[in-house]
Amino acid sequence: MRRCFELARLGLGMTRTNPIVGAVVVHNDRIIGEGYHHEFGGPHAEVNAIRSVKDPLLLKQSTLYCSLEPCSHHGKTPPCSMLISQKGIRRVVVSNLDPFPSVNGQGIRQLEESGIEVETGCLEEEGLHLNRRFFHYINYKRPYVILKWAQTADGFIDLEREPGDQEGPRWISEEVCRTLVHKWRSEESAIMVGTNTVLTDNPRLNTRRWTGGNPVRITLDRRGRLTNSAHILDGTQDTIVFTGVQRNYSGKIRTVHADPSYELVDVMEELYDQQIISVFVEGGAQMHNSFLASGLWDEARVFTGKMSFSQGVKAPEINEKPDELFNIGDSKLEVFRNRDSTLHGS
Ligand code: AOF
Ligand code: ZN
Repeated sequence: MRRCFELARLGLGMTRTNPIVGAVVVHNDRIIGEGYHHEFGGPHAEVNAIRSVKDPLLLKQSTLYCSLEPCSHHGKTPPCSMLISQKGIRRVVVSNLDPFPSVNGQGIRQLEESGIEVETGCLEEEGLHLNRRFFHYINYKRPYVILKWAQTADGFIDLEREPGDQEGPRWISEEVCRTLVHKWRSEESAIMVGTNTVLTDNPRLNTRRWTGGNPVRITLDRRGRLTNSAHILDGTQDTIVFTGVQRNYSGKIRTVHADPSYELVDVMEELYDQQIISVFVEGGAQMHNSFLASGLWDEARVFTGKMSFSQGVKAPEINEKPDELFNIGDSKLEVFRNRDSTLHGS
């Protein structure tokens, strides 16, 4: 099953809004086939794993391991449960059930009805964590939210700056962390920043330091302060602007009307409707603090660099112990999980 998880991870960022899934065919304790779900709309993991087996006759004496319950519905691809029984596989081991309404236990039922032995719940917690974005989106009807910021050793996120003054971000964490952040961007459906960050940093919010797709860019501009010089309004990348004023942008930009009473919970509802399964929030402090105060966050990744600012914009605070701690060069990376978040295992 751990191999299934490794394979599944190869699809991270490419399968949204689908889950990431890996599958392995085992014959006499040897892996004879493996596969994963590469991209949205493409063949499912089970199909790729079964196709990869050189001698299909062996399938009849093999066990199929799947990180997710095989599907039972005709979606963009035919049901995996049907393929598995047609190929004569006798035993299937699954980590998680699929909460997707058209599957939801029916995949297991169909396998059992065709006489296949099914075991579920194998490394269940790890599987839930692996697909935390998908499970969260389906079960709680809002995107999975990851906050990320970098702070100085003395707890500042930025210097005090005015919009337009020496435009561009102040780097606190080191080069390698920036590359890691681009990798993270490629793993999420969307990336979000507040208006202040657009005005002071003018970020591009793309994945130029990593391979993979660009997330949908999102900003919240309730008071209509953005100007067309912002990179995120260049129309080259899918972008959603929540705006309190009438705007007609060209290119790949959608606007959603958001007056000053519009809150994060409303943003989340809209993003759910727009099939955004996860959001990577890159600041600034005000936006992070709003997410923290509303409880609408699931994970926070916090870099602490070596430098000190002595004064500036205070970094947000999470008064918990981190769940994970890493050293990356001279920077420290702490990962916090929201204990009050609705998802078991997230
Ligand atoms: C599987 N194996 O590898 C994946 C599954 O539109 P479709 O046909 O691609 O179906 C999408 C749904 O199928 C998705 O929402 C989820 O419930 C399930 N994904 N199932 O058996 C896979 N990716
Ligand atoms: Zn399937």
